Amino acid sequence: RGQRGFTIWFTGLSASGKSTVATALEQHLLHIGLAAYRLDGDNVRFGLNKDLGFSEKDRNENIRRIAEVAKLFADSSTIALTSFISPYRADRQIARDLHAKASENGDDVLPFIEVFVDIPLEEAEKRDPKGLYKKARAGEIKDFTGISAPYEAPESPEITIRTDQLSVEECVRKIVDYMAENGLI
Ligand code: GGZ
Repeated sequence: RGQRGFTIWFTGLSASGKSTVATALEQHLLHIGLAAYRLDGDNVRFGLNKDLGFSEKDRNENIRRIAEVAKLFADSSTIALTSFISPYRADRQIARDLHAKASENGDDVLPFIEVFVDIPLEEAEKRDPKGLYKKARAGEIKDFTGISAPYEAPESPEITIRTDQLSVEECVRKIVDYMAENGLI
């Protein structure tokens, strides 16, 4: 049988390393001959979702649309990699349910793998590559995740990676090992 599609859903604070790990993972998957496609703020928030901001309602809609798009990629036998904060547990559950429902008509299930990019807030704030935490602390950005808006950590993610303790390569390895152990690749 050919390649199976599925979704790797990264969640974590701003500056946690989601995009860095997703990019390295995408490179690895392409290198071993698998079709992979990364959805992130750069190609989604400036296009499909450019009408959305960072209120709770807009984030709900941001994640809903991303989940639908990831599902379409997975359904086309591509490995969809999403890297968005996705701070609300309920939104991530909706994304997961959407993939499970793909099986209702008797098609293959579309596996959904939640990867919690877990670093302490202090660490993310120390990194602050774009100076956003500093601005949020100064009140120049409102509703900033971790400072003035919530981040609901996953309760049972398939994978947890500590980007402050492991190298990018080690994080990629951990995810690839999970995929292999679960017969996904
Ligand atoms: C959080 C914000 C905000 C607010 C702008 N809160 O580190 P970055 O810059 O590159 O990643 C963050 C990105 C978050 O967008 P997402 O689509 O991933 O968020 S969500 O899943 O919650 O919808 C950050 C920047 O956008 N950014 N304002 N208020 N992050």
